[in-house]
Amino acid sequence: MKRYEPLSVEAKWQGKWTAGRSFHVEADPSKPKYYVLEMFPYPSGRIHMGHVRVYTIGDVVARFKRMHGFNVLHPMGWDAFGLPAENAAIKNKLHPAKWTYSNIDNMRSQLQKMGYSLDWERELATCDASYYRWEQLFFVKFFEKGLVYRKNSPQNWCPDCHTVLANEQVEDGKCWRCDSEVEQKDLEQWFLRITAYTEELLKDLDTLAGGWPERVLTMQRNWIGKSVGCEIDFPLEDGSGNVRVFTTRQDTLWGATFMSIAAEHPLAAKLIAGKPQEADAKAFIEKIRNMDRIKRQADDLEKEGVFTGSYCVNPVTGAKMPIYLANFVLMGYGTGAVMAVPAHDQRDFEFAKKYGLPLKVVINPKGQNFDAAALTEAYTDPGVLFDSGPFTGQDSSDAKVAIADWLEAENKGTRAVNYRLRDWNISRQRYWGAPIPMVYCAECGVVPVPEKDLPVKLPLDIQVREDGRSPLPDTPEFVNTTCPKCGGPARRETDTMDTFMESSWYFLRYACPQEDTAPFDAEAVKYWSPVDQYVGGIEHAILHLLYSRFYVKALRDLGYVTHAEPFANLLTQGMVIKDGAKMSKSKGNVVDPDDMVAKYGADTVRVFMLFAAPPEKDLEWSDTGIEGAARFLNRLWRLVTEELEGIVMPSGPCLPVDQSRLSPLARELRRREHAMVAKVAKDIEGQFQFNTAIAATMEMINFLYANVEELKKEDPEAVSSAVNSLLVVLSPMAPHVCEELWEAIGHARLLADEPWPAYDPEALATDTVTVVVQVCGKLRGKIEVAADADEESVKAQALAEENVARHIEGKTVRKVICVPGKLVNIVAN
Ligand code: ANZ
Ligand code: ZN
Repeated sequence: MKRYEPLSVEAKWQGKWTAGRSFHVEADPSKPKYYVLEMFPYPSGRIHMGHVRVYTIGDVVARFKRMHGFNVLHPMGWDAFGLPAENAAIKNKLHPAKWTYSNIDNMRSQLQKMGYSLDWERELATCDASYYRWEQLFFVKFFEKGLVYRKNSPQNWCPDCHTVLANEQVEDGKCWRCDSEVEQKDLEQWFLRITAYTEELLKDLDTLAGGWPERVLTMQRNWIGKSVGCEIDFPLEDGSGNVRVFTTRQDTLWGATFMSIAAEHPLAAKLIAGKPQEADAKAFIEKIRNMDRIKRQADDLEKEGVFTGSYCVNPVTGAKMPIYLANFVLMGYGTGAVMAVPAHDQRDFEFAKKYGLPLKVVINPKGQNFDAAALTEAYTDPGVLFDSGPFTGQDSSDAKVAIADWLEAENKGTRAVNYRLRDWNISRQRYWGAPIPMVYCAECGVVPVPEKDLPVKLPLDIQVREDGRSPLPDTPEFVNTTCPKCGGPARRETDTMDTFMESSWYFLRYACPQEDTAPFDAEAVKYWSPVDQYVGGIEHAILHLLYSRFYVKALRDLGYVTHAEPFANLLTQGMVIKDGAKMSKSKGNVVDPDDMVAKYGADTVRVFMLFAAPPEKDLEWSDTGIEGAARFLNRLWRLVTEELEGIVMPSGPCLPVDQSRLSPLARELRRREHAMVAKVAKDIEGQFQFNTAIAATMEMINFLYANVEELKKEDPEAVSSAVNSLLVVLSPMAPHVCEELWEAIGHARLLADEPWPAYDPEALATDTVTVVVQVCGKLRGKIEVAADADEESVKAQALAEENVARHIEGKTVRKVICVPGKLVNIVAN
């Protein structure tokens, strides 16, 4: 028989699957559906091992569900807009579109060589106008609904390149191209009002529990960051008004000794005006303006501030509190002002120590009294209130409620909730993105492009600029237009959309990618949604998932979809690492999937990836591991084509047989066959334990090899059934080699169309024997035990038997004698 030659085998079956449209699906309400989706790739040029891993995992699930009778949607496409295309264009003098589409062609053929069960007829690329036109329509609909607005927002700005920089283009606070110090500059930007959905985004996380990893749910909750507390007014000392703070610790109000406000706080200018500190304060404000928000929120930020020269008054103690500008207070959160409680907040503690401000202890642990002067750090735990007026002696968690009530009754403050979540800035000052469909008219102001004029096409006959600035503002054919309202001259918006705008709804578009009269075919979207199993990297656990969740809710409220959550189940796979580090060009530890497929075949690469680690864990690339996977498939090949040549028939898996006619060895084979089918199914279904599933098939192969001669003689039919089962259950993992062997043993039908075998639970039972149990030589009971049960468990079962237990009650068991398979005698007195 011929040798196993993976490359020809794989090309052959890929051809057959394509020709037979094996993985093409249509919505069919008479069948249960299952939607498997892996996060679509950015077309960077080549597939890497991380891609291979995630698509292999998804493919096993897709094939497995298909075999279980589901109508499986498993599509693929390209997240095709974005900055790397522009950077590559500058470097290689190649148009971003050319670069992108040729990368797509290359990566498509790489993916096709992996044998994934994808419905390629649904392929989409987000840089096609046929895709982004609908996104532009959503943008307009969102605008009409008040979910889109314009606002000034600080951006990274390179003063030498005169351009806005993406965060990835800022390296160590410097421009990636020219190394100039990056500044923050206020620019008008488009925002999506994702905060209109904050509570729903938070609340609906509960509906995902069980389907999503707990860790991802926590990350989403933290990102939304709901804080419950109070807003409290602090009168200015000169009586000219109040400073309002937001606090989650109203129980520490009596301990507030100074006030910290943001440099951007609207009162700042008034507070410093005419004060000796004015010049210092102004310099400080200037400095903070140019610091980015992320740095200002970092835990290890060196606390810094300046005194404004003004004071306010603690509304409950009457203490005079100096007002400071502080670098860690942000204007965009709460009220931009913080009542500083240095004894109970670590940031305030550090600040107070640095500037010699007073500490006042107002919370003590039970049965202890702190000395403020002796504190070496803030005491932030709960405790008992101290020196806090009428609340002294109360437990701090009770006091939070009582003080909130009291503040409201006394008109000194109100309960308040704050969220960390901010609206989504979708403006990018880049060329390679979907144009924002807005027009500026001197007469009418900002006007959305009407639906009939969509798409606003990104002009392709354009030269990218050496300095990285978007060429769009300098392209009159694009910029100059007429106002949709008054017909007068108008300018187009030249910013493009954040690429997260494309990835927030592609999973809906897959339901009907060719639909050209509407973004979706409502029936198709309804049938396929939500995605039943989403697979992707943990790096997308926050933004991509949050934006997609927002999109689905917003589209639901616009009447486009009927569901509320896009992804019912989520699997986050680990990284592929080599020599302990993530594979990357800069580390020089990249293993190229193409090379591996050329050397071993796709099935071997797939099996290695699935076998080497559970999906959520990092996977360490290993040359011996891939060799092992290759040997395994070769062993399977030799078993079927050499050792069992002519024995295995296309009988189908899990053949029903008359148990009684089986020899003990055939009976054992049958037990193992059914156990394997059950185990592989159990391991894959919802568990993703592909490694143990593969191990179960390895055991079967070992058993067949070990007993091949006897089995051939005793029971070719049992062998046939077992091998048929083996090929079927291994096929989601190693689809090509299984198809080839399936054909070799005489099947005419594709293995890809084979249903999962129905195993017989009875076949799983091991043989049992009856054992008599005596107490001091007298027959007292009978027990059924497994034929291969060990002595200890037989003895235990004997002692537990009801009749036996009755006879030894109150006695001491002296000895238990066991005659294997026959008798247990218990000596007791
Ligand atoms: C007094 C206090 C005492 C506070 C104490 C904490 C501990 P989260 O949970 O993140 O919402 N804060 C309020 N606004 C701020 C801003 N714009 N920039 C920086 N910090 C701000 O945090 C709420 C707490 O963060 C608030 O409660 C406030 O400090 C501070 F022992 O008020 B706290
Ligand atoms: Zn106009």
